[in-house]
Amino acid sequence: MMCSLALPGRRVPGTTRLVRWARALVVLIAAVCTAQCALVRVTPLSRVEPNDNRSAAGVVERDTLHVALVVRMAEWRPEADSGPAIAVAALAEEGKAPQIPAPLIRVREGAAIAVTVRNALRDSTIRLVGLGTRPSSGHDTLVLTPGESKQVRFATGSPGTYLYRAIIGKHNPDKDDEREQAAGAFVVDPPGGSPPDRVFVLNIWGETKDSVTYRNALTINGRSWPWTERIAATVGDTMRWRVINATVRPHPMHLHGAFFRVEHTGDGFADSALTPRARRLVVTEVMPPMHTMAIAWAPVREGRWLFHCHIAFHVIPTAARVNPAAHGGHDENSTDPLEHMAGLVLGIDARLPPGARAPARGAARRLDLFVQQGARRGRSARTLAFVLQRGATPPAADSVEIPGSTLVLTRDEPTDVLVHNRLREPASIHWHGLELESFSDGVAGWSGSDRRTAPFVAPNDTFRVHLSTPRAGTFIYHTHLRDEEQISSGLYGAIVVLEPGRRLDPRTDHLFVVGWDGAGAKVHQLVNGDSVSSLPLEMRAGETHRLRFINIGAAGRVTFSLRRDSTLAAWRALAKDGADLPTAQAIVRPARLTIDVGETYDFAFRPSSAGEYVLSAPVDARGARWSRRIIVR
Ligand SMILES: [Cu+2]
Repeated sequence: MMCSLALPGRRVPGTTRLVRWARALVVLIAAVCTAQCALVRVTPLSRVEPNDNRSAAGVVERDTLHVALVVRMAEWRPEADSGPAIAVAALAEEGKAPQIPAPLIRVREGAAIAVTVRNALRDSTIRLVGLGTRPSSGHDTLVLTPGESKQVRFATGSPGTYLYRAIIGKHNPDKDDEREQAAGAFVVDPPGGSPPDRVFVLNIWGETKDSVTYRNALTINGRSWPWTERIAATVGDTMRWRVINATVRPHPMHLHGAFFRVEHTGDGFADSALTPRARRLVVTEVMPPMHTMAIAWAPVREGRWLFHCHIAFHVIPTAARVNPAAHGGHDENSTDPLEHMAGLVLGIDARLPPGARAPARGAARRLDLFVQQGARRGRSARTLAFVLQRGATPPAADSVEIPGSTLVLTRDEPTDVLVHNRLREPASIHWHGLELESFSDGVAGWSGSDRRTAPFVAPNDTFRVHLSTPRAGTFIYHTHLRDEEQISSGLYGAIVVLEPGRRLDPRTDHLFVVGWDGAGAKVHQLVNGDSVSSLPLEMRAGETHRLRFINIGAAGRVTFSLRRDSTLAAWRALAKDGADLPTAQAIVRPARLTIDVGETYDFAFRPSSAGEYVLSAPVDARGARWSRRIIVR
């Protein structure tokens, strides 16, 4: 619609007051009209509201939840309110702001749900998936052409954590850019209600900007770090979280400073409660695409902690920002946690309950660990390493070990690590899986508390880390700064915590540590620093060996298998992430392991007779295999 206004065509000399008034009126009308024209020509999109999933959508009348939804274009700012905006199709309740994640549908078992959905998009048909009774076959798709409205009515079905989503147009997630912002939580509570919980939904929007840059919004409840919510927690108080991966990518979700118990898992359509015997205690749980989990955990110690995806590209500013170029090169080198991390990261601030005090720490054993650079090897642009001082003299300044020196500790023996940074850049080390004090946790600028925040370790400086080791098991230490580049250059190693009185016997105790050899397009995984194979292991028939596996690459799972001829051998599962498995799970099973980044697994292997075995794993996309022969006599 065009605006037209008859303006005076000629100037009348000797203007009277009346004429001046008339002119002023015309100017005012013109201004108002111009503004209205602009409004009509470019209707501003409604702003997406980040959805913290604390309040449910709709209204309950008698036994029915009524929800009216609309899918429309909206402006989303996944970072700061003044940050970059993207135009996305999003779900809203009719008459309310669009939300990412989509409005929470939450109701008690036994209710009916009546949902009206309207497709307000001008040019795209949408498919709504997940609005149906649970468990569901997944065939409850609702198709809406532009402008169309439909209503569905269904019973809740079984209690659990589910998801629903709108697929926009002919979008093919395998080929196209990522469009997983129109998805949200669907929770069915038992008739008596659920204990207090929080719901966290992971959404991703991604777009190819040019041949080298991908723009990304990776969000938890609609926000990317550091704009994600800060969770207030109390040491010892159990928190229950429902986590929903509404994206087409897997995410190994990792918790700092405490273990969490996985109580339910689901695929969005069905939810399985794990029996107490089947539950596992982990610090990293891989969430497959479009899957859910319900977890319970309590902070062990006060201070600031993180819950984040362990895939480097989902948490670094150069890959996990809407405008990575605006941040690249700056944030990457920053030691400010608000800048050196991005994307799928949630911050937790745990306080001691009133009157409680942090546990006292006894006299500590001391280790000296050097962070240093050596001669370039492999495909990395440079080679960095953690090297432990053995004996009275520090290691040569250019010596490297890939993986870093294994730290062998004893359960409940306080150990201090004096970190010496010999690099020309800041260092910060995370002690992955240890229930230690926050100040020593290794997230520069974040770990610690309001009273005392951990710094990075400056070049030529040292930092004393207080380790705590309440469990015997297999853990990891690795850089938590410039993750992609530093970790791919070698800044990772294993921690083995033994029961008091035990010694690590390298003849029967074996570590297999997966890392990356260089970042970028030519990704290649290493096992124990080797890309192809290493010297055979020797074992005796009837003897029990412990095999400890760690994956601490920048991204990507690895599948190990142990075979005799072409037949899979068997091993007994012992532990995951350093926590012993419950007896019911510590069973003999086929010797095949898929391990994702940030995970550790322990197995016992007892070859019964003489012969030759091969432990192997594919280590690149072109089919190269790492392998190690095991000769049993
Ligand atoms: Cu991830």
